[in-house]
Amino acid sequence: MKLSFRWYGKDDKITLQHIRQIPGMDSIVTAVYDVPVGEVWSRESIADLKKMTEDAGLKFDVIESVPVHEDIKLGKPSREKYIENYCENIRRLGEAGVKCICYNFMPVFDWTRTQLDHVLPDGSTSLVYYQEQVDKVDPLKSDSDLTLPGWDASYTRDELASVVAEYNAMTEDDLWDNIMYFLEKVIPVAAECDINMAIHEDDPCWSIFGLPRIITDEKNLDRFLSLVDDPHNGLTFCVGSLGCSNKNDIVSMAAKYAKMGRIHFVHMRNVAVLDNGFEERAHLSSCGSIDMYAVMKALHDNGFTGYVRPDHGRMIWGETGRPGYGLFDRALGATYLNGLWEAIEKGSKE
Ligand code: DNO
Repeated sequence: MKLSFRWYGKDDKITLQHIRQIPGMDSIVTAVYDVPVGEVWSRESIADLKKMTEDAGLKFDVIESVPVHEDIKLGKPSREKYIENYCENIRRLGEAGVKCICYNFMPVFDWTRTQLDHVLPDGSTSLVYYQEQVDKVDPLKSDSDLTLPGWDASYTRDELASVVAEYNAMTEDDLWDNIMYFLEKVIPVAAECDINMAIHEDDPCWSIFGLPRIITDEKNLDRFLSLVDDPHNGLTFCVGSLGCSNKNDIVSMAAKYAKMGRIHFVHMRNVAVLDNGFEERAHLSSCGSIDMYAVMKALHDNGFTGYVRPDHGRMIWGETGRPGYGLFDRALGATYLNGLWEAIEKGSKE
């Protein structure tokens, strides 16, 4: 595995120098953030990120994310322009040496949580999702008094209501058609640039607010991979997103998709699955519902050689900052993943 760490660019209060001090750290996972979704990233911005990363002794290999414009997901005529822009971004990132692009195909809402600072028994805070709180929110009512963290702040309440209404008129099959259309145009470009496209699963992996969500389980991942059967059409295997549903056997899924050579990037995170949702927990297996060792072993034993990053961390030791993306707990996560990998690797040679 190649160990990586997400960094939000110059505005991130976590510095590349600090990230570099995490043992075994190899690559930075980042993106150009100063461009609206759907537009072409400037070569200068890409070159700046690359230079900063490499000056800090780290590799510039993984982008998370090149976001997909809603018009592509909705299948509107304007998707042509946005898909062309997307392809141009792939080409420019390829020129800069990027090897893997993470993206998602979730309608409107990327990851969704109901609280970002839930206090755990040890005094740390983490992100949680309780279904009854989500059920209280109606994004179609612009006066709904609860907004959920993670919502795209570039939408006004009314715009949000109108884009949600457009999706409400769509079926899952429509979304499948639109993703296929997108992949058929984008994957050949990625193949030409030798960039692995790695879709992130829907988080959580079920429909919210009645919107279609399709990147959710094994059956749908099989369908997704077969839409364009090319190794460049692969996965960001997000253990926390898939693992928040007990229906997903993530260990066997990790083994299967690693064996197929279709996992290019892994997000490792532990969650405690509850009857009414889930809580994010420390990476250690015993802190949550996921057998992190078994996932890492499944990857290892099936020839996985891609990128892994510790995913969301709790806030610990008084750290404040971007929820899920502090330094301390993610660094502990990275160290834990290193330990697991070393033990698995050495154990396999005994
Ligand atoms: C949340 C992240 C997601 C992810 C996107 C990929 O913390 O895992 O926002 O970056 O879904 O496109």
